[in-house]
Amino acid sequence: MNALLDKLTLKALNSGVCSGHSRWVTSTAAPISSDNPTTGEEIAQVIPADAAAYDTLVADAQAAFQQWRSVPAPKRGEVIRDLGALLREYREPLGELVSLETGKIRAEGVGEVQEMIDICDFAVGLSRQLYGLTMHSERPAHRMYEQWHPIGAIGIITAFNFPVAVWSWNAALAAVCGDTMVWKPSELAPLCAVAVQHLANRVMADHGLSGVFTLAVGTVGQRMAEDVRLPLISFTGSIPTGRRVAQTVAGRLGRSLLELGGNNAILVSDKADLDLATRAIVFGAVGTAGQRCTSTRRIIAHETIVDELAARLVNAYQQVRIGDPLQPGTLMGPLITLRAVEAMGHALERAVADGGKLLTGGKTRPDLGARFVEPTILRMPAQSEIVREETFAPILYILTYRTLEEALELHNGVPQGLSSAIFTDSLREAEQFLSASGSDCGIANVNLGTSGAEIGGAFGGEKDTGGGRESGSDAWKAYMRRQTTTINGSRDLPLAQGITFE
Ligand code: UN1
Repeated sequence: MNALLDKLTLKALNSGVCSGHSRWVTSTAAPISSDNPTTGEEIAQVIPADAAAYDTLVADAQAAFQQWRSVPAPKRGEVIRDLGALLREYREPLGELVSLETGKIRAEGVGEVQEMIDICDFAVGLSRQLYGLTMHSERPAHRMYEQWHPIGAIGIITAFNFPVAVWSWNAALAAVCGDTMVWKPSELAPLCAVAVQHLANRVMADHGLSGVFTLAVGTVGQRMAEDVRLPLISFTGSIPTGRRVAQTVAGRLGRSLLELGGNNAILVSDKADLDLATRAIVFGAVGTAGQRCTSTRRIIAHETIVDELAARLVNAYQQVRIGDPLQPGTLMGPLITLRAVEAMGHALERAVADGGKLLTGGKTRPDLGARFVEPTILRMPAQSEIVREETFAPILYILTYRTLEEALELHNGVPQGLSSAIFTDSLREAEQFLSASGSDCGIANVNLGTSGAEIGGAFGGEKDTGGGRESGSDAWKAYMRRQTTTINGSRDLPLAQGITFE
């Protein structure tokens, strides 16, 4: 473990407040301990920001913005290209640290770093494509167009489950857009953030920069939401916290970009390839121990194939190797905290009280460690309240349907709207699922699962998921301000709408 920490410039005690190479800010706050969820043992400690350190950091990010906003976007892209190159070099150790600190299996940890690399590549290309539209003016010899300008120093608040990738979706785009940023990572995964800050520092130093990428570990979320110096807060996390952040940011008329919880379902039709569906469901529901916002939580299966599908799933679940996430062959590691284990237990009690029939799992695995649980499947008679909630754990609820309309009603009958999928070989059913009266989610897939989205698409969802879009497509627009410009190239002053004012 020490060799890994050394490779990533981490020590037993680390500063968690930084705005650049040799700009680690001192703080009087008590260190927080980062635990390995597999063993419960401490990995290392991080000193979070106190109020003064936080203020220094925001001031640094604001000062950096004064210059950074005027650097040509393709030049800003070069910085992100170097960040991507460094991440390629550190893919394995950083992926391993993600696995160590969050308990996701090594392949998923490394995959997460790959996601960072991918978004860097995307952002480099984007740095030459921050396009605005041009419009034909109704006035002679006038020209209209819109341009996109950087918005300022922004806040990025990320969750434990994707401790580095979510930062990179925001950071790579924000940087090429000309913003500087303050990152508040989850207190459950501060070491990943410190390791990434070290890499960002190296890139900034190579380009003679500081304050573009800054880090503030600690309980600074509320302060950020209230801080008028941060015009945009990008928040990834739970629905209740996201609601509070959004309300606070709205109170000062700031902008928030929300990526909150999901309650993602897969519809499995009687015309589905059950082999494919089973594999996708197992990855979606068991992967990351059910702790992705895109995890598959509900199966809505046609009544004629539900028994067959359930049998296949139970069989697959019983072969899932649970254990040390860094061990080759392990498919599921621990949950992040003891509280998460308790929350899973409570959810299972409520589901059983609602008439849920336990098909497999349901127990904790103290023999493996205090935070280990079995992946669990319940067959539910109805979509009761607990099924409509997001429990961040590997629980899969199976519901049945007779008509596709009925299935869609169940599908959309939850407060969240992030990801969704249908398994069917019927084009007609797939099209119905993708139509305006189909899935109400931000992501809708056909014959693939709900999790594991590529970075090229816009990522996010509707309803309680918060409506934000991050990552690919035109998500970059959230990080910029739009300016509509009209230029008069004539010697007259015609007014719009044909108004005369003489
Ligand atoms: C999250 O859980 O917050 O689509 C993000 C996926 C990943 C991202 C998940 N690319 O599952």
